[in-house]
Amino acid sequence: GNNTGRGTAVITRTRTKTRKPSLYRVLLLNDDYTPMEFVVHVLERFFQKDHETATKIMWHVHNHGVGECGVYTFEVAETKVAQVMDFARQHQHPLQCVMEKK
Ligand code: TYC
Repeated sequence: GNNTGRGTAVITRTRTKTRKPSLYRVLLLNDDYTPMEFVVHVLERFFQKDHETATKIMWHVHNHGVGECGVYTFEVAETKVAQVMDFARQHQHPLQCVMEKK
C-alpha cells in the first residue's frame, strides 16, 4: 500500500533486488565425423539425459544440423560448453558446442 490511513504517505518497496537471470540455450552442432555413440555419451554425461532422450537429441542434431541440450544460466551454460569442447578435443572429435541467449 501507499498510505497508513491517517494521511501519512508511506513508500513501500515493491521489489527487493530480485531479478530473473537471463537464460542461455546450449546447442550441439552436427558434423560428419563425430561418432553417434560419442554424442549420446556427451548428452548423458554433461546434460544428465537418459539414454533414450540422448539418442533422440543426437538424431535431431544429425538430421537438422543443430539441437538443444538444455537451458541454463550464463555461468552454468559457459561451463557445459567448455566441458564438452574439452572432452571432444581430448578424444580428437570435431564436435562443436555453443550457447545462445534465449
Ligand atoms: N553426423 C554424425 C555422424 O553421422 C553424428 C553427429 C550427431 C555428430 C550429432 C555431431 O552433434 C552431432 N557420425
